[in-house]
Amino acid sequence: MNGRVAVVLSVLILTSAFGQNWPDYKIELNQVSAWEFSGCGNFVMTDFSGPLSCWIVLSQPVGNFVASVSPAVIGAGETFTACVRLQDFSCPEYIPPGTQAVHVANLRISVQVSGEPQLAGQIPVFMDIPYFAPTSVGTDISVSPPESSTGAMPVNLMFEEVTAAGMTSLIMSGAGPETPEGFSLGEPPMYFDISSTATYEGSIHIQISYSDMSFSVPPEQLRLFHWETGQWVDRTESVDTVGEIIHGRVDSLSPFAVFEPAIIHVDIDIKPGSHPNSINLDGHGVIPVAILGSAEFLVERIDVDALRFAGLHIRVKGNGKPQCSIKDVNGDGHDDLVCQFVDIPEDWTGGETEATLTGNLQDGRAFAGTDSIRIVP
Ligand SMILES: [Ca+2]
Ligand SMILES: [Ca+2]
Repeated sequence: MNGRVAVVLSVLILTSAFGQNWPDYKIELNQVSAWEFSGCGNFVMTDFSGPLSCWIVLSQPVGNFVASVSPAVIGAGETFTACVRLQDFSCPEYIPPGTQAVHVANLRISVQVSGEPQLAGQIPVFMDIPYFAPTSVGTDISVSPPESSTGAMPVNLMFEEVTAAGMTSLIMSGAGPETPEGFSLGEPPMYFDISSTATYEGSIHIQISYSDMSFSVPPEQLRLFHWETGQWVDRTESVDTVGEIIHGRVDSLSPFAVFEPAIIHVDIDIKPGSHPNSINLDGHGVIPVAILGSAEFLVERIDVDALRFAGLHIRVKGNGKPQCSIKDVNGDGHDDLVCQFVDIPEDWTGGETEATLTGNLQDGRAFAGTDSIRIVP
């Protein structure tokens, strides 16, 4: 099924003055935002030269059209470009997914040379328009707008109250505003641009499925951000890790994205105070690793239970507490956390020349640090 609906518009363009028609030319309009489409076509001027100007005439308005032509002055045999932009497009009625072509309007572009406009020929304009979800008046109105190119429905909206009916649409794209500091997108990167012509009051409960994206943190750490007045705002309410759906609440619509907290890079010192860091993986004893604190990274905030050193767990003392201590091992005035990891060769995931410690802070943000090692027999 073609995921897009082609809308054929008629363009009448001045050709008799140029002694030709352009039956094979067309202007194809592509979607640039939820309610805006634009496109250009190139046309050859065979036997005429002079200043060019351009205007458009709508016989059946469906939005606001803007047309332009360049260059301003053309010589015979040269190419000029005519462009059309359609803004605030409003679909006259719901177009069901799978519809191939709908003629919704007649659009005439006149190109004038040397102040002698004459009409001749007709050039079709093709326009891709998104799927729409009709959004009716009432309370607790649930809408799942089909994605504009595939018809997939990974988003559900629950409007608290719709006071005037309209259409709600969704564009998914890998491009969007820069990610908020300390967060990153999943794989593949995905932005959800949602808009509606319906008039609504109250809040909107939004649910986005993240099952087609992968993240490097546990799903309960995912956050739903909304782009509001030029910045990302965290609007997360909850994460359904079974249904793989993130919930949020907003009172306006614009781009959304699911972000994961970026991994913080920390310095570690395997076998603090000694170098090289010789490790003997013989299943006996422990390997001390220091996580070096700084003014920005306070080791008191580490979730000690989640720490892993190359797959190894912290040794648990007789009193059930992890064998860790806070001290300044490198003398820089910042507390460091030193933990003893049990040497179990079957658990080891480190490399031949380096090993990585992973963990997270008590607020859920993940961190990691790597140091060199030398495996000795
Ligand atoms: Ca060391
Ligand atoms: Ca220190």
